Amino acid sequence: MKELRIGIVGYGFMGRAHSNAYRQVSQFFDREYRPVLKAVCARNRAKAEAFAANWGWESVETDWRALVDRPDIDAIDICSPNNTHREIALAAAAAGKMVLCEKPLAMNGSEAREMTAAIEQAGVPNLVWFNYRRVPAIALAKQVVDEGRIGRPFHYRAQYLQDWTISPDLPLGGQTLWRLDADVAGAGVSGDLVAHSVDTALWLNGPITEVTGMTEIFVKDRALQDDPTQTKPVTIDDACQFMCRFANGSLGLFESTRYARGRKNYNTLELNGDKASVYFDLEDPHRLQYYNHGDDDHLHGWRSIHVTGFEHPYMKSWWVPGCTIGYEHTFINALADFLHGLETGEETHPNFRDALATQLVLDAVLESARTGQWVSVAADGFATDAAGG
Ligand code: SOE
Repeated sequence: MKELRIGIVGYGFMGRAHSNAYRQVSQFFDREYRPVLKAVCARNRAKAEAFAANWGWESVETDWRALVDRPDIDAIDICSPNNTHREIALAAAAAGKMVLCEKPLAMNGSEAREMTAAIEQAGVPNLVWFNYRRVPAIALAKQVVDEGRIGRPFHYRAQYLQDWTISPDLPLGGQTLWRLDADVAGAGVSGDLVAHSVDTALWLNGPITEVTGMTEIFVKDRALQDDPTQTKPVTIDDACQFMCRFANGSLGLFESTRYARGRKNYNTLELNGDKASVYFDLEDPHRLQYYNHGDDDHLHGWRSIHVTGFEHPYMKSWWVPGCTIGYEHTFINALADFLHGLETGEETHPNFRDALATQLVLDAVLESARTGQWVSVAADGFATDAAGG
């Protein structure tokens, strides 16, 4: 087995999810490359050491530049807040390292374009961790689309709803609540949640050409987590809705908020075509709903496919049919695909170019929300187009 020596930046929620993936992937997937957990990097040495001890990272760095410079590291994994992605990715690419980056790729489209150009110029393998593509039921929806079963697509609909920011007493910023700080996160639900919905939509239904959207900030000022005596105006979007047109002629409708009381991680999608429809809900993650107009009339109805068979995406690497997998496995599946790509030389998706496409849709939505106008999604500016496969 060849070693793939990883250096990870950040130890939060995603640092844990990725560490778990590095530790488990070789046990379940037969791959030529085996990840080696070389070093974790974070500013707080004591916390980084505790994290390293818990997850089995061999060493600790407190400056990401030192991590990037290390000759014993092949790939840099960026799990730190959004405003750090660009600088780390550019340095890692310049050092010839592979780059795996958490979503959203960047603070905005222009950063994402610069990062994509640098990565492609360096010619290094790259991945953006839009993990929901690796939910077996969503991957099965992609298979249904690719097999031509949907027919002519008419509608794409997605919701991504949470409720954890409703309290006006929730502070902003600091290590855990940086997602509420525009200077660190870039955007609010659009970058954090709509980004997932758009990535999946582009994968299943192709490019989006124009959008009209609106956003809202429900709590206008919040205390700072690091200094509760101070407040800061909230400038991230708390909620974001938009309509769009896809290049294939279908219409799209997207809704996302962190103010949907009772919704914790409610992530749904539905695609309706002339031949069939598919529907997925992350709160029922093992099922893909499928309606086939080609069935005999008296048998028409939504069928609920329990996506746990050996014939389903990823599932032959896990347990026996009927046994389910969870959230953490989406990251392991993503990593397994990345390792497969290294082996075969095939590009793994979503890569930086795919994540740039998502970022350009988000930019257009936010511009539309600002101007009240329909906005065309900007071209990525590259000569050829990589359709996320
Ligand atoms: C936000 O609450 C969040 O943790 C996102 O940042 C993740 O990407 C999403 O998958 C779950 O919710």
